[in-house]
Amino acid sequence: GHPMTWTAYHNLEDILQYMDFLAKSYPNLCSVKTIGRSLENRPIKVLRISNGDPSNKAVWIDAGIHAREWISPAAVTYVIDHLVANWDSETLDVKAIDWYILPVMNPDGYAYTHKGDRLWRKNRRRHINRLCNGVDLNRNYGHKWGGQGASRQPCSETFAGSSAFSEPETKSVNDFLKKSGANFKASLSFHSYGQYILYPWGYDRKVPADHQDLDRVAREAAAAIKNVEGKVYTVGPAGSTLYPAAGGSDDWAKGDLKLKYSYTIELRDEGRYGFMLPANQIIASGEESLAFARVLARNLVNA
Ligand code: 0X9
Ligand code: ZN
Repeated sequence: GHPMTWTAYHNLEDILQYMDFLAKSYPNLCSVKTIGRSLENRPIKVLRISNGDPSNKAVWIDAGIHAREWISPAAVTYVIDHLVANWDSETLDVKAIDWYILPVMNPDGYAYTHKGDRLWRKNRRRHINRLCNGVDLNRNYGHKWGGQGASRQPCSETFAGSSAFSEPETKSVNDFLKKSGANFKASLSFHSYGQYILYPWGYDRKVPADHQDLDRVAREAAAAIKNVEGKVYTVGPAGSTLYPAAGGSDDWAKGDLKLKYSYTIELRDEGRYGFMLPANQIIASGEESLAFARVLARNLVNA
């Protein structure tokens, strides 16, 4: 068996054990790869869900970049569970995608939030003065690294690190995507909170040339999400809808990897509970995430 449920938040060990369980139990559908190790030597594990058809397009999903955003790994593991358990009855579009899912991109930070500092955001990089630790992994990616909204101060919650991809967590993801033979077309990065669907650019109040395509798919996703429980997700370019912040995974996916569809999803809620979202909202948040994944698959397969 496995230790996962979607009525409580789980620690890193449970999530990793669950991924290994899936690879063992569904060897024709699931495989797990350790793409690197965190600063504190925890594994960075990616689950691939695929019917093995070499003509498939691929989607990259990361979650848990920010340690305290517990709903992100929880919702994404819900998506995994749903896809695997109901694979045969899923839409042809969903089955024609290779899903590459990283539920906990910041395992050290995630473990730290379970050890008492519930609101920790960054990774656990030790700074020389030892007063302030951590790099914001969503400021450490290489597209326009160090620009607006990214700090040079180690004590800042948005410290960008010493250079682009200075952190093993971002470097492992970059190396994996760059070397992977998969046909990646889209990237989803799950965060909380605020209920937003954001697309590039994040580094400035600018939009890419094909922003209308990104906006259209995002609005389809927001409509599908609204059908789950009536929640409203605001759609727009990250830099002007939220705030400019350089070095994010979404800008890297679009700007460096050249994946057409790249989104950051800020899950529930709108601030009532914030990062401390009650566990009884995991399933609905998971359904909202799944709704987005299905809309994306439909658009990719019928492109
Ligand atoms: O600031 C962030 O990294 C994200 N918001 S959060 O509250 N989860 O920290 C938003 C990132 C949006 N994308 C970019 N600015 N590139
Ligand atoms: Zn976040």
